[in-house]
Amino acid sequence: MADNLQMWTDLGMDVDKHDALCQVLPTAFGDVYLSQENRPEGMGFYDFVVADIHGIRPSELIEAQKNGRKVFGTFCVYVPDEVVIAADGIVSGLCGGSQFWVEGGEKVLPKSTCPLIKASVGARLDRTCPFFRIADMYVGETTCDGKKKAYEILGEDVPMYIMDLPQMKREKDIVKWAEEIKDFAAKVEEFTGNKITVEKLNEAIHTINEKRKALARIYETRKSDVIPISGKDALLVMQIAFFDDPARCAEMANKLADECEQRVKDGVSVFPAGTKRIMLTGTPLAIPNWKLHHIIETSGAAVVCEEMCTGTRYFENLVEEDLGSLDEQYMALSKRYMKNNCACFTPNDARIDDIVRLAKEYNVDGVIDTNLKFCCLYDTERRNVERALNEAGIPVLGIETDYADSDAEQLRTRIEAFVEMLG
Ligand code: BJ8
Repeated sequence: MADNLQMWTDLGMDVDKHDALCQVLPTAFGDVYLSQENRPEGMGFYDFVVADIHGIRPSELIEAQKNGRKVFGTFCVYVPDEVVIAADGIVSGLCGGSQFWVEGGEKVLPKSTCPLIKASVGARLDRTCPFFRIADMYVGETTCDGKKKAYEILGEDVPMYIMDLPQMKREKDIVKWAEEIKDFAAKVEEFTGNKITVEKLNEAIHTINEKRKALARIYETRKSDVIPISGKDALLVMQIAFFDDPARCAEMANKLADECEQRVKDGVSVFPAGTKRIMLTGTPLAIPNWKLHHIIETSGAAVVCEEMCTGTRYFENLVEEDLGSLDEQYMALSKRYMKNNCACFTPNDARIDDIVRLAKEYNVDGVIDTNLKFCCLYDTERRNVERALNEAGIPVLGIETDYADSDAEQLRTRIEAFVEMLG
């Protein structure tokens, strides 16, 4: 702790303000996570990471920086980690998921901005998150308008590179994204001083594919009637995957997947037989946003899948490996990343198809479509989501919420009624 304090001071953090966050997080984690029964033993690693979330990984990153490596902070699953890793850089996800940071964001952003953006900006400007201090460069992307404008504000405080993401998925858009990835690679080479070679990019593509496969193995076990891991725990694994070392992430996820597979074989479920199975779809749940999972899983249901960027969108689809030239590799990356289905694209039919497909694959009783307040993209897309689920005969509940606890009881009432309606 004393070492952490020195590190946070050296990072220029507002340690007094940060103390307030350090005081509430362990209680919140204890209430939401440690109160669960019969968790897989493999969750011990993730509990350990959260117990010192602003200490362990930040000190690893600082150590790497001392050895000349650069840290790139990202906000979106369209930014290809592979390119950074191929130049011996490190990627750290930066999306803010705590109400604690929202107030700081509201000092410079309209109140009617989504909480994910407000929290991300607040965490940087209030100097209360080490990850936001450590990153040498932020990488933004032209997804939603709120993020685009927020990047201009963040760019006054930290080196910022923006990737111009197309908003349609025609052949020419995929070519354009490949070009954009190539430009990003040139920037990463310049910033790190390291050349990206075909071999290095192949290795990086392999590393991230292995991480995707490991996470997919855990999700695969959630399709079973026996539910070997709670939705809350699966969400935590995904949230930590955004900033952990990718090889370690794959190793720990594979260990957890081994255990979950064994639990399925042995019939070990964390929920009683007959518990209603829920899939969540919508905007991402950045750490430590555990609100909805906690409410659902203490309302007689289990979350078995998340069609979200902190869920299936993060690991589905692999990048083609072992290609012989950088241009082919950039195109392969583009093809894979353009299979992500964010509501900033139009049309976005593939997401609607995915939701129905996943609801069937995970054998869910109902879907909760959850959107962060003031995210008009996902809010507007709800119409298509509900229509497709209605046509497929799958019950759906639409929810809009933020990071504050003020609506928790109201949400609980609605979710309990929905679960009861599922029979
Ligand atoms: S690919 S979902 S991570 S942009 S919730 S900030 S869209 S107003 S987070 Fe996202 Fe990339 Fe899309 Fe995924 Fe804007 Fe909406 Fe806020 Fe959002």
